[in-house]
Amino acid sequence: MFLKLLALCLFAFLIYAPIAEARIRRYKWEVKYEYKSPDCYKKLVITINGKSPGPTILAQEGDTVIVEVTNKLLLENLAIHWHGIRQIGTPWSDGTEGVTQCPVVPGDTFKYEFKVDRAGTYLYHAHYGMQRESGLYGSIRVSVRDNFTEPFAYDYDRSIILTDWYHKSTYEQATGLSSKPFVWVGEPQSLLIQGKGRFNCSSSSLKADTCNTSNPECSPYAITVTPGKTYRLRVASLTALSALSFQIEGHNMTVVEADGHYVEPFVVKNLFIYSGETYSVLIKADQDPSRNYWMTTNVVSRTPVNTSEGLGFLNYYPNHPRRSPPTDAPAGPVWNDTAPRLNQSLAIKRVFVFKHMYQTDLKAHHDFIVTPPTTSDRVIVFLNTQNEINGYRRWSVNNVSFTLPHTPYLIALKKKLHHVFSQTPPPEGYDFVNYDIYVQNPINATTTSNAIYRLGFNTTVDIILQNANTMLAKNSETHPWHLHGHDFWVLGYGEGKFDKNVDPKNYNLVNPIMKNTVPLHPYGWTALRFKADNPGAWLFHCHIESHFYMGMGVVFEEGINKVGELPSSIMGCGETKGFGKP
Ligand SMILES: *[C@@H]1O[C@H](CO)[C@@H](O)[C@H](O)[C@H]1NC(C)=O
Ligand SMILES: *[C@@H]1O[C@H](CO)[C@@H](O)[C@H](O)[C@H]1NC(C)=O
Ligand SMILES: *[C@@H]1O[C@H](CO)[C@@H](O)[C@H](O)[C@H]1NC(C)=O
Ligand SMILES: *[C@@H]1O[C@H](CO)[C@@H](O)[C@H](O)[C@H]1NC(C)=O
Ligand SMILES: *[C@@H]1O[C@H](CO)[C@@H](O)[C@H](O)[C@H]1NC(C)=O
Ligand SMILES: *[C@@H]1O[C@H](CO)[C@@H](O)[C@H](O)[C@H]1NC(C)=O
Ligand SMILES: *[C@@H]1O[C@H](CO)[C@@H](O)[C@H](O)[C@H]1NC(C)=O
Ligand SMILES: *[C@@H]1O[C@H](CO)[C@@H](O)[C@H](O)[C@H]1NC(C)=O
Ligand SMILES: *[C@@H]1O[C@H](CO)[C@@H](O)[C@H](O)[C@H]1NC(C)=O
Ligand SMILES: *[C@@H]1O[C@H](CO)[C@@H](O)[C@H](O)[C@H]1NC(C)=O
Ligand SMILES: [Cu+2]
Repeated sequence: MFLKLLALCLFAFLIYAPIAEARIRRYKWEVKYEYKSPDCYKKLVITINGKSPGPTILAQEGDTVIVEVTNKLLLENLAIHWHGIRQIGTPWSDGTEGVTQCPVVPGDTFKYEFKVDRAGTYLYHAHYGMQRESGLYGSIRVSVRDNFTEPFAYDYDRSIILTDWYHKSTYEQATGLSSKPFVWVGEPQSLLIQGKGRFNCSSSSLKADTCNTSNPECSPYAITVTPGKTYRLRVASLTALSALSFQIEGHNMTVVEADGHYVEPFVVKNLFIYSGETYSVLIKADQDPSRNYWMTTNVVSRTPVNTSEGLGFLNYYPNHPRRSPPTDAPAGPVWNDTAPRLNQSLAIKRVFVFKHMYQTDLKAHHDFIVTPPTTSDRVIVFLNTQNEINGYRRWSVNNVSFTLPHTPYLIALKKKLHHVFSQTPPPEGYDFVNYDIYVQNPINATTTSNAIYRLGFNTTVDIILQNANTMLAKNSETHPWHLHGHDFWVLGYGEGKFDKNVDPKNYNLVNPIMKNTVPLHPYGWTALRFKADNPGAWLFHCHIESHFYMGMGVVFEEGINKVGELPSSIMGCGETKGFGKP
């Protein structure tokens, strides 16, 4: 009997052991408001299981991630987006309130289930109103398959997220932004490194029970390193507004990954990073090990008034992780010098990943097919402007400022509820012969709309983002644009007005990087190409929280008839009530 059992066990082992089974990674999250002091100032912060940033999702390529989220925010709806995960076959799990689902109401539990089909560094964050900047965010780290060797080596892996931090609540901010007269959110009070920053409490009249620089919750974040070892640092930005520079005193960084794609390595002293981007950099702990070093992050592209810089420590073991470096923290680069930022954008090229990187497997990996199609089927130019519509301050794309309908697009499209959003197609471009990108768009030149772009399934689409002047004279801002459901090839960047007869000739069709978030530099243009091959409805928007709130986004539909049956859990709002839960 015993032998029989043993034999059975052995047999089972033989069957199952050699197959590297894709696993299911299960998470149960409780989301609620709690008083926290991330930058020493006490305010309500949204936490996941008591933490902000929330737990890091660790998975391996091919795994399925299941997150059951319970909304304990009491008075507020919720939705969580899995940033950089393409949701192939699961467009209803993208977590974009108003586009792919109804919001999760207080008390409800919502189950997100999706496959992490490609190794890399990704993020998750709230996608309901301006909720992200209240602290609902975290990292997703997807490791490579067992038999795959990455094109670089390192000893240890660490993740950090950079954010900016406001003391005013998102309600005050959103109310100001949608008021007449307009009330701007202003610059953030602090920058946070992995949820920790330092506001200067003595610069204000705040009482010590509200702002206390001795609070351990705001002690600088430290990464402990062993001398001589190489670290892969996965750096991400989820700022509400700020473009950032990140650097580590005395240590160069080698950029090796961007948004889940391997980069032709290049060395930087400081890394420019925009909201929604992720990078992996390698650092070698090869400096004097008797001390600690500063990790700093600074605002670039906007005048950094009253924003406390982000400070952390690179802690050389066995020094104490709270021991301050003996030096002054390095100052960041000049905030208004666009040239090095454009330069970094241009330096990012895709590394070729060859078959020999598989130790044993000679089959082609899907990621080898990364060269872009040489031509596109459709070119859409998106002119980005800031405007006033009937006295309300808005951002517009081709004179249309985006608003979300009450019924999420994915459901409306699938159920053919044509009346719930405008069926008038939005403009494909702007009058680029006559339009002057250096002057402000006239007041009332734009309108609001919830119309969307319908793309032919499996067609190749080019998007040209064109920047312009804001409502202020001689002012143009940086906008990090993020696409849901896809990665795109970054074909080029340029200064000034895009020239459709000349600029496409200089596109990089050899080794363009693929990304999901890309900066549009002041008065510049950025050209992207993607394949509309992921059935669903996908948001494409500026990742600056207040800019999207003010209308800076569009929605693409592709292959809606190929979308599988929608789960009833995403319904219940707008005109979908009848389709929802009984
Ligand atoms: C904090 O603010 C006070 C008062 O404005 C100022 O004297 C002090 O230098 C500031 N400290 C730092 C570290 O900036
Ligand atoms: C400030 O924080 C420290 C450390 O937690 C604590 O000992 C001290 O009592 C706090 N001060 C006030 C006024 O709350
Ligand atoms: C960083 O790179 C610069 C430029 O290549 C070089 O001059 C410098 O020595 C490097 N610093 C370290 C610590 O490796
Ligand atoms: C910066 O802070 C100082 C002191 O709190 C304040 O007087 C000033 O108005 C602030 N500037 C801006 C632009 O917010
Ligand atoms: C950058 O800003 C500084 C003030 O902070 C100003 O003196 C300088 O002229 C600006 N440079 C450019 C290129 O605009
Ligand atoms: C631009 O980047 C290259 C590397 O790609 C570097 O050698 C050069 O110094 C950079 N120039 C500026 C102005 O930052
Ligand atoms: C490599 O790993 C993948 C996924 O885990 C698997 O499908 C493939 O068979 C493996 N190849 C070898 C030679 O082990
Ligand atoms: C813009 O439209 C509003 C409402 O129709 C009107 O009151 C206002 O005068 C217009 N402004 C301009 C500059 O045309
Ligand atoms: C947007 O409005 C401006 C100013 O009225 C006009 O010059 C431009 O052609 C318009 N663009 C589109 C796409 O309608
Ligand atoms: C999509 O296009 C590719 C060629 O670019 C083709 O191989 C593939 O079969 C197409 N898929 C569908 C579903 O039409
Ligand atoms: Cu923007």
